[in-house]
Parts: sequence; structure tokens; C-alpha cells
Amino acid sequence: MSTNLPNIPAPTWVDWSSGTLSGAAIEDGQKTLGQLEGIFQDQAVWRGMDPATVVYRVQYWRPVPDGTPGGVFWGATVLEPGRVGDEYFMTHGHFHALSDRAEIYATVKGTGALLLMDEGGTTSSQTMKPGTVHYIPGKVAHRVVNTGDEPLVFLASWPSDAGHDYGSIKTKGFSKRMILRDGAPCLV
Ligand code: S6P
Ligand code: ZN
Repeated sequence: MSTNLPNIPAPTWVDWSSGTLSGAAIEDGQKTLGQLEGIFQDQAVWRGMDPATVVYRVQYWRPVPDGTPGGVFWGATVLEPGRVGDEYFMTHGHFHALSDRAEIYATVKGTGALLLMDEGGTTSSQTMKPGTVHYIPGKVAHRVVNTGDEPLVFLASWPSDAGHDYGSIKTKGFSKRMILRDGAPCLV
């Protein structure tokens, strides 16, 4: 019998209380302080810290091959609390390789900030706390900062042909940083 149904991937799972993904198709990765060279402002303090310290862990579900037009991916990130000097732990941050591709983030646990920077270098931020859902337009770099004292967990969904462009963030960074000042987070 012929069918017009595409090859439908088997479902996977999310534990909504922890944000943990599970299932055979889930891939994972992590970023350590050592892998985040050049990302934090105070390089002297960064060099004095253990490079094996895990800053964040990621889980991905890619139900279609990377680069497939019209598909979507799903992922979870657990960003640990901590600081390099007065600068909070954060994700590397990126534009998408296909720059006009958008993304959605949804916060499960913890508190922090989503930094959003347009191609002209203007940075704004949105508060992340349990239940907040954030729309990241195309051509906007995105980075998450954990300003709390527990892990910040968020889910993400993005187009399967978006790809990642880390290069310009590695060389130029964001135009604003989230630091601890007078006992509170401050975007400077
Ligand atoms: C993918 C999505 C997230 C990040 C993850 C780690 O488009 O934005 O899954 O990959 O939060 O951040 P980064 O900047 O190291 O990719
Ligand atoms: Zn992204």
C-alpha cells in the first residue's frame, strides 16, 4: 500500500520537572571552562580556575539530519551556577549559520538572563525564570547567563537547517556582559 506519510521518528521524552531528555535518539555534550577560552572578560582569573569545570551540559534531539530544510530540533541545556571573577557563568552564545533562522527557549528551572544581540551589536536582555518562553528572532545572537545559585535549565527548539556560527562571538563577544555588582546582577 502506498502512503504519503514521511518517515516519522519515534517519540522521545522530557521530564518536565528537571528538563532532562531521555530516549535512544538523545545526543549529549558539555562545555568546560577550558573550552570557553576567550569568552570571559577576566582572563587571569579564568586561567587560575580548573579547566575541567563543567559550565553547561546540553542534550539534543535531532529527529532529522542536520541541515534538513523545514525540520526542527529540540534540546535541553543545564547551565551551572558560578562566576569567573564577577562575571556569571554563561553559554558560549552564537548566531545561526543560516542567519535568518529563529529559535524558542523555555525556562524549566533556575534564574538568569537571555542576552540578545543584533548584527549591529546592540544587546538587550530578558529575565529567565521557571515558565518564561522566549522568542529569538533570526539574525540575533543568543547567550544565556545563570545569575542564580542553582542550575539554570532551559529547553530550546530551532530549525534543523539553522546551524551555528560561533566565530564572531568568539572574536568579538557580546557588547554587554552580566556581572555581579553591589550584590546583584548588572548588565554592563
Ligand atoms: C541551539 C540552542 C542551544 C545551545 C545551547 C548551548 O541552537 O541555542 O541548544 O546550543 O544552549 O549554547 P551554545 O551557545 O554553546 O551553543
Ligand atoms: Zn541557537
